Formats: sequence, C-alpha cells, structure tokens
Amino acid sequence: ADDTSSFGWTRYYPLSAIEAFLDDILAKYPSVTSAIDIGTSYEGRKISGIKISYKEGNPGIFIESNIHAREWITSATATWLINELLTSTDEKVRNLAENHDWYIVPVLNVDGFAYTHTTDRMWRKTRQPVDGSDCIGADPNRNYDSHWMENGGASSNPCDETYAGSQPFSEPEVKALADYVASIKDRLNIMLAFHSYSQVLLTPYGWTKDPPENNDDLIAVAKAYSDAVLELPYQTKYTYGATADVMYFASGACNDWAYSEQNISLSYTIEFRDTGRYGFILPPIQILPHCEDTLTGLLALVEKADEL
Ligand code: ING
Ligand code: ZN
Repeated sequence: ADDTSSFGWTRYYPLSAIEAFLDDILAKYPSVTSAIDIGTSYEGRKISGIKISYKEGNPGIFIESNIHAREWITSATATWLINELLTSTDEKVRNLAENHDWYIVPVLNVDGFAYTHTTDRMWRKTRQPVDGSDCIGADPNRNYDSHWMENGGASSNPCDETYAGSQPFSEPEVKALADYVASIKDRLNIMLAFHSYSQVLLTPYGWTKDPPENNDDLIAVAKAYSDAVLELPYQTKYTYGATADVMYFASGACNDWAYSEQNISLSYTIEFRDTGRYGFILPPIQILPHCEDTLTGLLALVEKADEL
C-alpha cells in the first residue's frame, strides 16, 4: 500500500497526518502541484499550503481553512478537495481544476489545531501568550488589519473567545497568511475562508452594515452555491448574506481584509455543517456527504463567478 492509503475522509486526522498527506500529493503530482510555505506558527510549527495549477494565467482561488482550531471539518474538506481536484474524472470538476489556480491552506491555526487534538477539543484561538494575562491566544479571525477593533466587532479582553490580539497581525499565523496572499493578490479573484458551523455563506462586511459596492454580484454568487447544494439528495440548506446582517458584528476578519485591503472582489466565509445538533463535533460519517455538498456548491459558485 502507498502512503496515502492511511489517509482518508471517514475520520479526522491530526496535523502530522495532514502534513504527510500534502507531502504525498506533492510527490504524486509534481507537474501540477507545488508546496506553499506560508510561514511558521508561534510554537514553531510549519504552516503548509499547496498550489494546484494546470496552466499559466488561470484565475486564482484562495482557500483559508481551519483558522479556528476546533473547526475540524474545514481541513477535512480542504484535503478532500485537493484530492478531488487532482483525481476526479468528472468533466465539470476537471474544468474547475484545470482552468483555475488553487491555493489551499488546510490548517492555518496549526498550534491551536494540535492543541484540540491533545488537550482541549473546543479550543478556538491561537496559542500565543498575552502579555499581562493568564489567558492564552487571540481570535485569529479578528486579527487581520482591516477595521481592526472597530464597531465592537471584537474583544479587547484576552480571556474572551473573540479577543482581537494586542494589535493587528499580532498573531504570526495571520501575518504569514496575509503576507502570502498580498504577494499573489493580483492573481486572485476569489477568497474563501472555511469555517463551521451554521451552513451559511457570509459576504462582506463584518465590521459595518453598509453594503459593499458589488453586493449584487456577491449575493448572486452565494445564491448559486446555496441553490446547487439544496438540489443534492442531502438537501443541505445554506443561507447567505452580509456577516454583520446575518451573523454579528465582526471586525478584522479574513474575508473583509481580502475584500477591502487586497481588492479580491469575491470574498466569502463559508460556515459548513451543521446547524447546531453536533456543532463543531461533526460526526465523521458526515465528512464525505459534506464534501460532496461543498464540491457541488463550489462548482456553482465558480461557474457563476466566471460569468461575471
Ligand atoms: N464564525 C465566524 C467568526 O469568526 C464570521 C463568523 C464570519 C466572522 C465572517 C467574521 C467574518 O466568528 C465562526 N464560527 O468562526
Ligand atoms: Zn470559525
């Protein structure tokens, strides 16, 4: 048996197995994949990504995943998607794979993710200590340098789950992701941040209720995803709307930063299954059905985006 035979999508895996999966993929598909070195976490772990590119000049899609440590379904989905883009023989999936450049970071919050496997399954934040506090970590999705700490969209209390950090980009994982995205932003037209749970596609903004300039396009593309997923036998229902309208005020989030500071005009947070029955502890038996939902949604989302 080869090395990937030990990896799959009927259970969740620790960081070491996900790293081994990525290495294996890079070794198996050297002509269309390349390693992305995002940077190093506070605790010194490597943050890895993968680029899938079948030809020069494709529009780029970036996926930020598992920025919140306990949202394990996000990295399970990201690794499945990588495998699918490289192995599917379905014509639509081949178009998705070969006519777009994919930049995928399955686990951004590597320290927090490791901590959810060893110590506290419900950990959300990073693991960097905070000066003058006994509480550890910041909410990395409040730490981006875009309207940081504005409008009550984050907390200044280090013990809160939405602590924004001591300053924008105080968290090395967030700074590393931002630097990498900034270096390739001209090649990107879609940014996706994978989260769970709630089954909702969130558009900018989180920090204000004012609608963004291309709101009609943002919503039309989200609707395409939602409509397509609902057609599957699972009938999973995804809602959509602006973060501050349908969720809550949230400042310094990835999708606002990508949209406002990097001019990536189609920027979404996707909150995966479920709607609360299992919440962050989505049973492994749902991983593959959920991955099918996601692929179907992405096919529709990207098709709609390509029309714009
Ligand atoms: N939810 C997101 C969070 O970071 C969100 C909601 C989406 C906030 C987009 C800001 C922007 O709180 C989860 N489940 O993490
Ligand atoms: Zn999250």
